Amino acid sequence: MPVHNADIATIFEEIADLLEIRGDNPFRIRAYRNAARSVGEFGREFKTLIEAGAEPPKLPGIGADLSAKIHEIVTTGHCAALDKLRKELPPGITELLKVPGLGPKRVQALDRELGVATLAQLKQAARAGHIRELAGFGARTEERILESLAVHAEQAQRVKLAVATQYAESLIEYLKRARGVRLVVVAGSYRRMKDTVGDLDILVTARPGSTVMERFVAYDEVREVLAQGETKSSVVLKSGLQVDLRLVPAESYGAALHYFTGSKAHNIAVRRLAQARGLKLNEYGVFRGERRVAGETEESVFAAVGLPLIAPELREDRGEIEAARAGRLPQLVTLADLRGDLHVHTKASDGRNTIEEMARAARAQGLSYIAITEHSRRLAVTRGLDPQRLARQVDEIERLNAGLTGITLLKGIEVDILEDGTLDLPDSVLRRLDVVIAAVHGRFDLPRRRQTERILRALDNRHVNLLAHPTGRLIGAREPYDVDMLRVVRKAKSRRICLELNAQPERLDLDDVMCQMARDEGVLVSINSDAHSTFDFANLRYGIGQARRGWLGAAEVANSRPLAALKPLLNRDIT
Ligand code: DGT
Ligand code: CA
Ligand code: CA
Repeated sequence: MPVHNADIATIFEEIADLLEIRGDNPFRIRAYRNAARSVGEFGREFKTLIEAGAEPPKLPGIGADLSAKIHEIVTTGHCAALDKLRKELPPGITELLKVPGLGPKRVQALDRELGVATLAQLKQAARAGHIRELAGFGARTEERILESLAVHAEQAQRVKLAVATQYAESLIEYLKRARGVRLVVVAGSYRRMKDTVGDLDILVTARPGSTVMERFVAYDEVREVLAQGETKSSVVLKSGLQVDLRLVPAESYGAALHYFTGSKAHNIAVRRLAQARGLKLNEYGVFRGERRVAGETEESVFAAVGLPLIAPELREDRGEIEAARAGRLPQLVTLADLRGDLHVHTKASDGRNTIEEMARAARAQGLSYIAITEHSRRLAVTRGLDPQRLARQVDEIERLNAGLTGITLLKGIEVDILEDGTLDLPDSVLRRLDVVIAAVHGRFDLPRRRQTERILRALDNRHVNLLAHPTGRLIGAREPYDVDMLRVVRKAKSRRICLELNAQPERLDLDDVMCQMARDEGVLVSINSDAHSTFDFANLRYGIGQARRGWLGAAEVANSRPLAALKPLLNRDIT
């Protein structure tokens, strides 16, 4: 069975969860969590490396024991250590950890005191009022559990785009090798670059007699075949991701691609335009009476209703149809537009590579500048820099710049915004840097007014250039903090500060709607990798996807400018 890095990471996470519920050694738990992150973010598949007989790379935090486990997982699909732990604890208990407010201690208590070990049992116990009776829980906790169960049910099963990409790309490669296949494309929310996807919708065109359907259901990552037909099949992969495959005739390809790309709201609006012209639009084509007038390409479908092609990322019925009619569609930013990256970590704080390694990797991605922006001292767990260490790094950057060609290093910092809105390093230090990123890393729980005031105050600092991951969300794990984003955006505008679109797949923060807000208010966005290793520059593609969903063109993206054009923007001392 093929194993992706995401699968290895899932196994390590589950081991960490189970160890935590069992009350194991915290260092051991942390080792598994770090390993999960290392593997999950690693840019090449371990499977491929190991199968090719290559020496697997040495990742920090992955010693001999974890290395052996990776090898075991890749070659057998199993991890004996996990199987053993699972036998010791009730099945499904790790699901309980995902409920906000339930840590390992509480999960343990629920299991021991109430025999609650599944989400269904949790819900039942909460409804019956049993949870409030447990020591350390209370009525308020019980209420919160019920609330989060409702939210959880809604979000359950959505997969982050970067994870879905791993599954989609290998499946597509596999399908392309089927006899008679012509085109294979993933439609749906995946094509619209939504931050998470519910399932994959794949369209295929093929010559008559193609074996693609048989090949699809025989894919060795398939856990369950939900339906198998001549033109449509659905499966669930072992990872839990559902995949729908449709075989469409070539003359309907464009209409089907448009239909299954969605979104539903966009489709409905386009169909209305067709109806107004006396046309019928469905997944088979555009028809006048019985006669097909379009459908082979997406362009032909749009043209039939009087529109230019609308980029998939815009198809959310958020004004794209009106803009298309008026000839005012934005020219969306592309990956090739990015000239630099303003948020990069190295070994000096919690990154994995040296400055020079990061510089070379960025250059290989076609970037011509990066800002080295470590955490500041407050963030001790990341070995954040104090003024002395920062000064030494600045010297090192100057030395490296003298020797590097094709890429320029900017001196920066990701400075913590303290609870009162002051910054973790003094102005005398910040003023020596090219790029100052201000970032919230704690006290996510402040009430709206105080959170907003805190951030506005930080943006009043004359050295700040950029606000990192402005809403603090972690997809599926942490809601944005409660903050008045319109006021933040307007402050950024008045202070000529850029807002970050952090491209880490679990952040994508700013999100699409917030990008649109920044654009409307005239604030520049910087699409940054927040790279912690040389592989993370690859995540910029997800940042671009989100930016495109937020209607951004190159002109609205700060780091699409060459360094010479960016410099005046960064030099805020003149204001
Ligand atoms: P997801 O999978 O939840 O991330 O979101 P989508 O957008 O991929 O939705 P999905 O997989 O349910 O359906 C794929 C596309 O098919 C959807 O974006 C639009 C189209 N579609 C599905 N159901 C309907 C419908 O009832 N009416 C119309 N007009 N289009 C539909
Ligand atoms: Ca879908
Ligand atoms: Ca679907």
